[in-house]
Amino acid sequence: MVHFTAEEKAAITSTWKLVDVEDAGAEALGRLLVVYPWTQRFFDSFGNLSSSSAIMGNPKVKAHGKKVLTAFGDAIKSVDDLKNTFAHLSELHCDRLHVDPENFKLLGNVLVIVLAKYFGKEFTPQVQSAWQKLVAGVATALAHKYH
Ligand code: HEG
Repeated sequence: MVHFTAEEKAAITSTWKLVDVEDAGAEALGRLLVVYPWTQRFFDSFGNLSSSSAIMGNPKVKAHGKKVLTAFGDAIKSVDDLKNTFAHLSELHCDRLHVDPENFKLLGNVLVIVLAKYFGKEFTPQVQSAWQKLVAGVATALAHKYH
């Protein structure tokens, strides 16, 4: 299990305040769908995903990105218990949505890139390292119920 030091927790909570969850969630999910186009197969009900501008402007992508990043925000409140926090979502993504857990890692890495923009000068190597650890921890927690 991942362990977070007090410094890492502080780095995460202080920078999370700089994030606009709606915009950052939309951008992270949009970029995932653009950069790793095979992830589009899970969203065939979302309408036009035919180009990067269609994806980035798609209202369903935006709404879902916000939903995902809002749920991700729970990780910040419960970094010491990611497994239980994401147990239900892990079951959902495995049993009902059939999302390959490799995609959780891809989204986490895209998210760190997007966050860098919001953090600006606060995006120090220490902050980046704490966030990399968090997105990896969330990806592991979301994969936990897979069988
Ligand atoms: Mg998932 C639904 C969270 C990665 C594909 N995702 C959801 C929902 C949440 C969520 C909260 C709504 C659950 C509900 O309706 O009860 N997702 C979530 C997190 C992360 C993640 C926190 C990773 C950080 N999801 C993810 C990835 C994919 C994916 C990488 C696919 C590439 N999620 C997915 C799909 C749905 C959800 C297809 C159902 C969307 C819909 O039809 O509304």
